[in-house]
Amino acid sequence: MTAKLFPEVNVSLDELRALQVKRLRETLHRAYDGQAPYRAKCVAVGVHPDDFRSLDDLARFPFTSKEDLRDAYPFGMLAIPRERCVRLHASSGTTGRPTVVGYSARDIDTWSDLMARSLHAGGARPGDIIHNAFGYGLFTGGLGAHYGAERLGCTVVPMSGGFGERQVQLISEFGARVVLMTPSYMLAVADEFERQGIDPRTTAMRVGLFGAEPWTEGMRAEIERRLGIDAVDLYGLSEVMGPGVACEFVETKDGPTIWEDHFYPEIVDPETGAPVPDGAPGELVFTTLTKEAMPVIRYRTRDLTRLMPGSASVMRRMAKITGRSDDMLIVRGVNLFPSQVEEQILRDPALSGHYVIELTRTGALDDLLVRVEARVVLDGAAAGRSSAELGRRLKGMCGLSAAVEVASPGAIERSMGKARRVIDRRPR
Ligand code: DLL
Repeated sequence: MTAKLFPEVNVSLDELRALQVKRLRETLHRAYDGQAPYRAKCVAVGVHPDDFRSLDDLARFPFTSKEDLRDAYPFGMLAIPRERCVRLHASSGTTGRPTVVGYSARDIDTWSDLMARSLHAGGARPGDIIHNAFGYGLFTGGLGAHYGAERLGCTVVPMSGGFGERQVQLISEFGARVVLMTPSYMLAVADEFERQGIDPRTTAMRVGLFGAEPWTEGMRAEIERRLGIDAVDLYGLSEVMGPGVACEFVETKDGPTIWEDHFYPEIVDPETGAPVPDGAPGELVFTTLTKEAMPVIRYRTRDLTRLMPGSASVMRRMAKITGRSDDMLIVRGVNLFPSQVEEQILRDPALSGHYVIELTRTGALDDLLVRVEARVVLDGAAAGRSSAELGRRLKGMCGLSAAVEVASPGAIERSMGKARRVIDRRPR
């Protein structure tokens, strides 16, 4: 279906690899000629874009890290004059300087196309009303999805985050067929539907594209059950473009297809940086193939996943992200990702997807507390059972003893965008 409107998705594997080699060569030259910090890195290890002849040669080129982009703040990584940038976005950066990303007019055009392709793969169709609750502003979610929805020929409602009541009102009354937001916020909106006594199944809403934060298959099942929609995984990151780097097909929901004609993926060992073969887990690395204003070569995303063969296209898919290397908690020496906790929580039908992990320390020992909301108000005995059961499952999964607090519905703070899953109060 998507291939009809977006024939690029239909390329043969040979065509795709040849296109990637051609575009990689161009991009390496663009970065080397236009981005002094990247050129310096190449010079330091003695590689030149002319050394690139086949895909295997890419591994000889240096990585780009988030720190490299920060060091070049604000405009040091632009490969074109700043005057030719039609837009800037910036990632929040919890500490210190944000990372700035610039776009040429052609970059915005490419992004719109890829976001339109993603929306179509995810189940949106020209003429649909799309309710866009990704945040508008420096964050790439709102505007990125917006331009794609317009490009696809949809009617876009630029709702942005917040205002739970209005979200429900506009989704219902305007008749949105497609909604876009973070998965955690979708659950908050589901609560609001319930509060207003509106059954989401009676609205026109059929599909949601969710992303900007890690979410598990359990969360997908929870969203689909509560809202009666297809929940599709949309992936992207600002340093590489924004939303629409990869997206699932609604027909298969088997992991986001990476739009490999524009982004070349690799998986590397997060410790050593050595490339690992397809199928093996590791850190996702991207090289942009068509970006003009700010190409990135071998950008370390810190997202942990693996590459899988294509299903709807020859382009490869990525498995659900299990976490970010910098999200990994080390609790009493045990490595733990919030997604592992989420998976265990959502195995209990009495528990919701609203949760937070709190870490404290008594003496030398870390204490792990999982606070999770019940779906409905539970009596003390039922809450105790759920809490004991989750504690047992967590212990079985990672060997850690966790205190579990089953809170009543609404007790855990909602976020309109990326959920904050961890509160780490341990002394540094
Ligand atoms: O979150 C772009 C985006 C907006 C993607 C809307 C999808 C939808 P950043 O703020 O730069 O950009 O954050 C990028 O968010 O490296 C991942 O860690 C995480 N992330 C994004 N999409 C997914 C997803 C946007 N589908 C960072 N699953 C990425 C898991 C995701 N994690």
